[in-house]
Amino acid sequence: MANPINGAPRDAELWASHEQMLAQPLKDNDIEVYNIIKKESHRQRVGLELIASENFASRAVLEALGSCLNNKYSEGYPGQRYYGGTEFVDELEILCQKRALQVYHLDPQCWGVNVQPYSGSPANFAVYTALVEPHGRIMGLDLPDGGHLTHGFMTDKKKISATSIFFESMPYKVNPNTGYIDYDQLEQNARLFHPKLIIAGTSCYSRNLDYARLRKIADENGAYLMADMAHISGLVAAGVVPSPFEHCHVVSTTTHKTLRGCRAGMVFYRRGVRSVDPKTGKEILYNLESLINSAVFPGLQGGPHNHAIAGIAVALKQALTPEFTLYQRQVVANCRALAATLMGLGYQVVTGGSDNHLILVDLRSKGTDGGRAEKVLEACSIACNKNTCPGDKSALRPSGLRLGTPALTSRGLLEKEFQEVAHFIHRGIGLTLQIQNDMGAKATLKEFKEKLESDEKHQRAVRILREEVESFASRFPLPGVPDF
Ligand code: DSN
Repeated sequence: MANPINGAPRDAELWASHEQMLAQPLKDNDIEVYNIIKKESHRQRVGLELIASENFASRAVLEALGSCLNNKYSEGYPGQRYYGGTEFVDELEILCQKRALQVYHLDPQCWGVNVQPYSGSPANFAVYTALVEPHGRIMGLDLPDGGHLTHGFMTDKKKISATSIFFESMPYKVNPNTGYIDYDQLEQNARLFHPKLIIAGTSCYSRNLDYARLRKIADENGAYLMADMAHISGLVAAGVVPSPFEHCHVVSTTTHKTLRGCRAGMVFYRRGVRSVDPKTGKEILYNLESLINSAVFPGLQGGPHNHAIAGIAVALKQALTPEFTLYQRQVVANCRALAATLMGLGYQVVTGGSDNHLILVDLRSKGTDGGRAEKVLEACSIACNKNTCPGDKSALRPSGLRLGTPALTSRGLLEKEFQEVAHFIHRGIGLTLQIQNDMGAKATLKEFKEKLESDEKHQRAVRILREEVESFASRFPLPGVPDF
């Protein structure tokens, strides 16, 4: 057999081995990556996952994600593609759109959805690109107050998010005394700032949003109201928190948090009649659909990730079941149990509780902060993240810990197990205080970490707690592909 390029005989053995390479299971083909995945799977299995934005996707979602759909290019939208061979990805995308509208009880005459965004950040940027002119004005909840980077985050010194670079952003805040959003201040500031778009969305806020109030403020300023429901999209689907759809013009979301799909995003937009001219009786239509679709593609993205669209579709089918509603109710019940137990142990929970899947624990009254507690808890196989609390003087030393229940609820933990989780956290924070006491108040976080890692007495205490945590967590099944 001649090599088609240089005429030399093709190495038949090498060619056969190439075929074999394509057919080998991961374990045989790439033991390094396989072992890393195994280690990560073990970490997830033996740890307590309390990062509020994480979840464990089902086996079916992961199978769809790992399918041949990964291979297919299909720039464009169903029926209007730039490539051939798209009949099945067209069918898939249409199915996914249909399910997305069904899950949120949306009439296709009044709402459409784009399921192509690669994740939440690109979804949000696509909405701004579509609806706000360059350097147009946006208002979102400030990141240190529980908003998201992509809602326009900037500091005194630097524009951090591209949203604040390519658009002009002005944040709104929570009341530092109550932890609740200060809608009155937002209303006043909006009158001065005249935003084109207001974002109703959060990354660390444990209370329901007042969408009606936000819409009133948007209307007063001729602004669009966009909800970023990424954190709560599963809760909204199950009807356990208020839906943003009644009041918003646009709704963006990720699909891997409470919705429990794969990592991707969606943008819902209103369509159909926007208003009727009182003088002429003429209908004025929304023009969001073409603006948003063309911002996603070709504005910002290339070919859709068809394997991810399949993963979203599978998650949405699951979201239509009574089992999913039961799960979301349990997420909220577990969160309340976690909050109540921690408050019973003397912790301050911002706003005094939670309406949803997460709480923010303010550690100032305990004499420590989120960064130190996060490190000790991580060493004890408890994953959560430090977060600023209302009134924090410096974002560099956040006082709080954000704790969420979606992931562990997917593993089957109920209220009484979350009470045990609260006690594990309490012990971890107790250890944090012991290390701090040994070091004096002036020690930096770096010095704290060095002490944690090197001091035999503290290491022993960490080991004891970690072993208990791991043996507790290992009792619960880990959803996903069995081989991992
Ligand atoms: N990183 C996510 C979170 O933790 O909330 C938001 O994108």
